[in-house]
Amino acid sequence: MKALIQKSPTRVYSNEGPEPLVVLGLGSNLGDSKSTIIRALVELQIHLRGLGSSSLYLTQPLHVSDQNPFLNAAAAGYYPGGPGEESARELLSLIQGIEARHGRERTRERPKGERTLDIDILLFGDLVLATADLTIPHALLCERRFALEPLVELLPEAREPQGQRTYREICRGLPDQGVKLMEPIPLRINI
Ligand code: A4P
Ligand code: MG
Repeated sequence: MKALIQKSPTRVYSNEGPEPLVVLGLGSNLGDSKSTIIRALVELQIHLRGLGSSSLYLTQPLHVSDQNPFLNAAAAGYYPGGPGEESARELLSLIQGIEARHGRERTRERPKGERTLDIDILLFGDLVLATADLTIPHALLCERRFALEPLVELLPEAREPQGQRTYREICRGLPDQGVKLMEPIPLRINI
């Protein structure tokens, strides 16, 4: 399957090896959001091989509008756990651990409201899954410029696992949602 391939001067991502190419969406609008996202990415480097990150984006809140703007970014890397559902669940639990270490307290939050750190699995290789606690690709990905714009920056040719469209095309069809490119993330990547 050739769904996710990016050629860049520094890196080529491909979805054809035994390790799924995972794309995560990161968001924060509480506390020092920039620092939180960078520290989360550093932690994610331990779990995802060849981790790369998009720029940071300043985005107007979607779904619940009476909250501060968010910082959003996307990250991609290979997950050594393998391509199946069990492996995706293992990654979900890893990212929930990272969220918790950065002050995420689900019990005190309102749904889709402010949070120190949200990490969503946007794509997990070719996996398509719809269960009560895990949906992949992320259920709202195709409605959200704050997720799609960073993803498309990182993987301009990425396609839906079971669809004809590229995420770039999907993003282009959405209305303006107040997503502004802010700055590159100064992350040293070791692969
Ligand atoms: N879950 C299911 N599928 C996934 C997946 N693919 N990745 C489940 C991660 N988690 C997944 O998530 C609730 C449950 O979703 C998890 O326990 C997991 O089992 P949550 O983050 O605890 O809860 P939530 O905040 O109620 O829902 P959600 O849907 O994750 O929040 P969102 O959708 O991330 O919304 N506006 C801008 N501009 N930028 C943002 O980043 N974020 C939100 C939060 C709202 N508006 C925003 C932004
Ligand atoms: Mg979430």
